[in-house]
Amino acid sequence: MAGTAADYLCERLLEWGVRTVYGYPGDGINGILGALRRHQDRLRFIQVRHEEMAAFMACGHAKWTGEVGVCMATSGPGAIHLLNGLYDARLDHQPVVAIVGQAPVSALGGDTQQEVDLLALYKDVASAYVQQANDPSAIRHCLDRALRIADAERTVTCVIVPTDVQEMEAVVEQPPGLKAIHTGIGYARPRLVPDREDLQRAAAVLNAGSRVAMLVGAGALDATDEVLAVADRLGAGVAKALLGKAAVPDDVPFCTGAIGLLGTRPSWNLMQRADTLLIVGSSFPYSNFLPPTGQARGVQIDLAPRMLSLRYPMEVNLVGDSKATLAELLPLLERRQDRGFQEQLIREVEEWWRLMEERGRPEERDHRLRPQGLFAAVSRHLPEGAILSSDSGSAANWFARHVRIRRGMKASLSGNLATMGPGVPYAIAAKFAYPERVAVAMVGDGAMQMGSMTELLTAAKYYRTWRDPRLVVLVLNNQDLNQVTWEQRVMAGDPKFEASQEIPYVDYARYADLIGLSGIKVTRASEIEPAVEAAFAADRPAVIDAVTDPEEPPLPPHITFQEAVRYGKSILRAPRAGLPGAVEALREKVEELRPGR
Ligand SMILES: Cc1ncc(C[n+]2csc(CCOP(=O)(O)OP(=O)(O)O)c2C)c(N)n1
Ligand SMILES: [Mg+2]
Repeated sequence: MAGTAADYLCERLLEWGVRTVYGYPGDGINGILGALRRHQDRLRFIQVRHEEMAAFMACGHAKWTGEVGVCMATSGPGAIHLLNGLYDARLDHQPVVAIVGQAPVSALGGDTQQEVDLLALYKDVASAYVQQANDPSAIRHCLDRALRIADAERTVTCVIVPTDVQEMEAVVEQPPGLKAIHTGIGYARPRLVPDREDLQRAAAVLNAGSRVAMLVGAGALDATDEVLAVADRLGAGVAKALLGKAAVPDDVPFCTGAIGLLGTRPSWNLMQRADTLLIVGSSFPYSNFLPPTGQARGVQIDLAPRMLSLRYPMEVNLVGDSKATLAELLPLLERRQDRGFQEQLIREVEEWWRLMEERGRPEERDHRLRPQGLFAAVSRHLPEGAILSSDSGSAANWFARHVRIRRGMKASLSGNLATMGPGVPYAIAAKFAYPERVAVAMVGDGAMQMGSMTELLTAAKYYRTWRDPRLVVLVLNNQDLNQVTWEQRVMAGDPKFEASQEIPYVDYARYADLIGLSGIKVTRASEIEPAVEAAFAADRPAVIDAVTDPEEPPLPPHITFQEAVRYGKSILRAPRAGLPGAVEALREKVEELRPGR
């Protein structure tokens, strides 16, 4: 083949089915960028504002499509910038390949400019596979292995390509020899199911239970029908880890919604009452939201053996694909005759949604704009097939509790790394992967100031290439790093530390207008409805700049007495402002907790 090693790299990416590379240029990858230019009709390079965002987009691409995401950065600083986004992918088990430049092989070891020990730097995040191609003939196997391992092991891998190698003449086939490497393309995910015997053991545990709680996560995203069939058979309730939010639609009556610090009261009840726990594709980390140990017998299904019996001591551990495994399990399960457990849950779920609706309804207390109303309105207006992302921060709480997922939608956030920053880039990646669908990002003002504002320029640059230009960014403009402020209050009993928590006011609506997007300001509850309507009707990406009340507590559904006391003290210690709102918020919280609500 004619061309450079970098041309061959592009060809090989195409053979693997890669069509999009998220990245940022630099002279450490100029050889590859030249090749990308020569392949731009088939392989598109999406230019971001910061390499971290390219890694978030590659992770988002993987989350939305199930395919390997690819990001690219120059040597030294560019490769360093990728890291946080790569860790996001790694911790959420997403296949992402990073391709980064390096100083020329001829200069390595010479303290040349931008020479950073990338093999050492990437050793952790890309521990599954990180290699430097020191010869053009190594491109093929380094890339083949990086892609296959990322896909098969659902993790991050990295190929480092020194600049001189990029420009050398391509070598497709290594000369024959004892140690010549000849690799090939492709990976087919196996349909993994446990042994019949193990399925029977699992069925025995599940059939013996009378109060079965299911917890589903990201691993159950394509197993909706099977999860529902099993839950129906067992008379179970289904709680969702945040990464599994789209696994079960929220109009399913026995779906108790989110679990955990940002979860619902019914999910808490479900776990507290359960005598049997079935976890499907989740490594939800907060074990104190699961049944108390010893109370329930457990069955877990996961693709990754290492994630089994990790949060709860399980009696039966099944390694398998959740869809296939549940399908094989179903015929072994007996239909529970006594439906009382599920029926009670259904009533509690109904009651919970009524309460959420109440919270979401704008009231006379219109002087403060409460996030619940915003999220409820966004939820009501979501078009079919919408793709939703949330940032880390208080948005994740409101997203978890007030956004009702319907069949066919997708939703995600940074689950295990819980990093700030991915809300907007995930949504942008959704637009490139599914340009005909509407994407919605829900983010805090802290996240906006931490790179998402600049990343909106990427949306401004590309939205005309999307079949449907709609991308809605909901910004909680509370001038506060609110989630942490509340953590300080509730967990530590400290009042808000203004020096660390207050952030500058920015007019995000005007900023959106300034960069050619549509800016919509919301300062009172009566403006919510028209704002959300306008955002979903816009002919371009829209920013809903909502000046929300930072005194609205995003607390867990079951704050303990201890925590309530600490919170009460923190209010009394607070030197100024926010008191009436905070007291009202506490009153509401207590009301949510009241038994029988
Ligand atoms: C990179 C990173 N830095 C810090 C944190 C800790 N953190 C979690 S949420 C949060 C506050 C986010 O503030 P903002 O985006 O304004 O959202 P809000 O909670 O105010 O709605 C912080 C600082 C983090 N998760 N990630
Ligand atoms: Mg904020």
